[in-house]
Amino acid sequence: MTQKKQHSLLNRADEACAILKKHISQGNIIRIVSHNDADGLSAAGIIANAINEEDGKFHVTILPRLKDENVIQFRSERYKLFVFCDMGSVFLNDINNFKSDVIILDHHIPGEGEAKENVVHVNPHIFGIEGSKEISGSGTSYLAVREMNKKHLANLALVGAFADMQFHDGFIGVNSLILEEAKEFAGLEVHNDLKIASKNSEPIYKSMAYTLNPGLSGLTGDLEASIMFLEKIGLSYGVKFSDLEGEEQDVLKDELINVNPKIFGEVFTTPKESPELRNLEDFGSILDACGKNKKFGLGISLCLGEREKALHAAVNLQNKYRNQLIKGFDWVRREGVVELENIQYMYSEDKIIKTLLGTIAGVGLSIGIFDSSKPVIGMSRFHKDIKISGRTTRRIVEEGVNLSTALQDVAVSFGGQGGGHDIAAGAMIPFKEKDNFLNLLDEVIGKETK
Ligand SMILES: [Mn+2]
Repeated sequence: MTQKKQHSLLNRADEACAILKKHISQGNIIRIVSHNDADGLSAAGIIANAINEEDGKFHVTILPRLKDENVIQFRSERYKLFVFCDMGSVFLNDINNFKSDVIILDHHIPGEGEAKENVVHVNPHIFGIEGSKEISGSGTSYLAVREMNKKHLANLALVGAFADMQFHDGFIGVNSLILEEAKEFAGLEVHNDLKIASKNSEPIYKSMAYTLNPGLSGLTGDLEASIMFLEKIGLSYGVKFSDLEGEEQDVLKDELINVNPKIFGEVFTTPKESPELRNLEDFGSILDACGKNKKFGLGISLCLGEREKALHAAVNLQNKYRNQLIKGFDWVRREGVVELENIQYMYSEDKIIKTLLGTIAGVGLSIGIFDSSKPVIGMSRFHKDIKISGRTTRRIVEEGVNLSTALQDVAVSFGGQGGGHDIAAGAMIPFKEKDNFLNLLDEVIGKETK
């Protein structure tokens, strides 16, 4: 059954591949539209790479999310092929009205409706494959190019899978197929080691404090605590993990396993890559920093293989973002959250903190800053609207909570909109509905767990 589903998805992706090839060979400039997160950037990067390698031309636009007005705008543009990556499925009915060809490469839950003849709709959910766990937007995009002799791009597809948090003690479903191809065609190596961030490029205390997944209680987001931890076990905190003696590495390994056993496990590296990008999760976090700083071109350049100046600029953005995140964790540890019966929420109007709420919510749940029995809702004001970032845990999802549908339904009933994944979702609502939204969401989540 699983095989059959995968087979159907791969067939649909091959249809997309044929259309893409046709337009490249016709010399058409291909319009790529993708999402501004690491998965979206690597998805766009995969398509851009494939087109580039075939001497084709493309034009990329990266969006925080696809809105009605964007779709209307694109429809009026005179491109012969649009490729929507990591987005587009919910707009299928509007996209059906495009006069051009369209490829949708998405892994979010699609709306109703069938694709018209000019549209190839590639989405795992259509074939009964769980798009929040088994394949990312970049994975879906990879499937659409792999039959053009592009299996060496498989590592980028896993960068997106990691960034979308699809790795849990291993990859499953289509991701595991992509993993095998990455090992065979993209020089990817897998071995057991400490899964701390940037361990080939940053001093250990920073590596520890910057490690978000798996989180390290008492260390993640806290530079001082990380320094104290290392001093206590007699290790100098200022050197890189990769420069420690073997014995010292073992000491740290044992100590960190005591904090969180998941910190030791499979790491995925491309040894020939620059140290900062060698680890696929680090690559994702650098793309994430590009996205958050709206340096989309930089993110795409990295995916296209530019290094040196581009990499230097991207690492600077990552450092800036990490410093902000450390401040964000300081803020939430100081201020805490507001507890309702079935959810907890935090609210900020600070222009930096409000960009970090989704990450703080997710990581904070995993390292015990928040009560892990309730979803965390981050709220921030943008003019007349409130942006909502919701995060929950696997366990709460298993109890019946689906943040994507909950946020969407509640937002819609107050004139907003929302969506995402069961474990991580977002919404936008009018500011004046803040309290009504929270009360109804609290009720909806309460019902889902009963
Ligand atoms: Mn995605």
